[in-house]
Amino acid sequence: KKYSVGVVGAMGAVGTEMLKTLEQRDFPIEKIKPLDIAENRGKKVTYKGEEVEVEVAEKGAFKDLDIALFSAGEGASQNLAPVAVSEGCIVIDNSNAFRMDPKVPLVIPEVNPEDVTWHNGIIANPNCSTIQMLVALKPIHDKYTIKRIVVSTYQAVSGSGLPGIMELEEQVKAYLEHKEIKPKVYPHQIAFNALPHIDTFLDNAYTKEEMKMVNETHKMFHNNDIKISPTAVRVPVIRCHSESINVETQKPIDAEDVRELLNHAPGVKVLDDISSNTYPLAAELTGTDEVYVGRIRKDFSVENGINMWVVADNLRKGAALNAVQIAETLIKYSII
Ligand code: 11C
Repeated sequence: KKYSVGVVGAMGAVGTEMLKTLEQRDFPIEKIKPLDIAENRGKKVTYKGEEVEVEVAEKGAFKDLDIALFSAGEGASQNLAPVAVSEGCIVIDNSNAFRMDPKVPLVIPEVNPEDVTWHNGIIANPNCSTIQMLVALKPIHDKYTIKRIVVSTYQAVSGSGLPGIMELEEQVKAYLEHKEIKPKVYPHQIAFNALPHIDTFLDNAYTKEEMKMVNETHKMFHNNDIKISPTAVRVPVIRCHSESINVETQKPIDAEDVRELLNHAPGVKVLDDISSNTYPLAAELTGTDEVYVGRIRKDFSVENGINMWVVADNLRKGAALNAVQIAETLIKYSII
């Protein structure tokens, strides 16, 4: 069977990657429909060597579609995802709009694929920093039972879409030309800097990005008891988020066992050989699909603990790829 698939936000950083991912994975496509804002009407995207015209994401645009992959921001999802569902389409939504809605499954195919079965039209794609953390932690949690996670992120500017990438490039150029830097996307200069501030601050003094990591983990692990202490930081990297993750477990845990466990875990690749300075690096992993883990070592400050360094391409596994894998899971479970 083949499917008609829409990509909402087709001209954006994630939308572009969604089209590329569908193509690379040879998703069974009957018809591909790139959708975007009115000012992009008629622009062209290329799918499998053919030019396809961008249409406007609006009421009526979803009637001929089986699935719509949304990545056009929270507002667009809030307005248009229910419209798409009412027009008979299953929505896989990459925004934050519905993730914590109890009627909406939040899914990482390596972690909780079975949750797709109770969807009501919308399935949410988690935040990029949560996805890579949980792909790496799921096998550890299953075997050793995680009690507490302390995570610090080093997040790429493409998490803010194309404007984030442009801001970094412009600032690096301005800096090298000794010109004035005027931040637009971020509250401070991002070039040659690190900003402990992603998304807006909440009443509890954490950022929304940090609390997404807490709430989404609880929802997908079906466990609200795991303690999570997050700090999210924006760094001048174009693509791939890196994370320093410390986990404390109930059962005794050993670095060599974790290395072995992760070596066989779905969606994970271990890059961990300090004798040759081998560990995952954002600049080298751009465009890859796996979640890469290195620097696996015992946390000697607690009885049962492990430290590690986790890197994944935020536009691929952190967004587009996970969304396409959710669509593949719908096929696997005979939902579409
Ligand atoms: C960032 N994690 O790196 C964000 C981007 O909730 O889907 C994705 C925001 C989200 O800025």
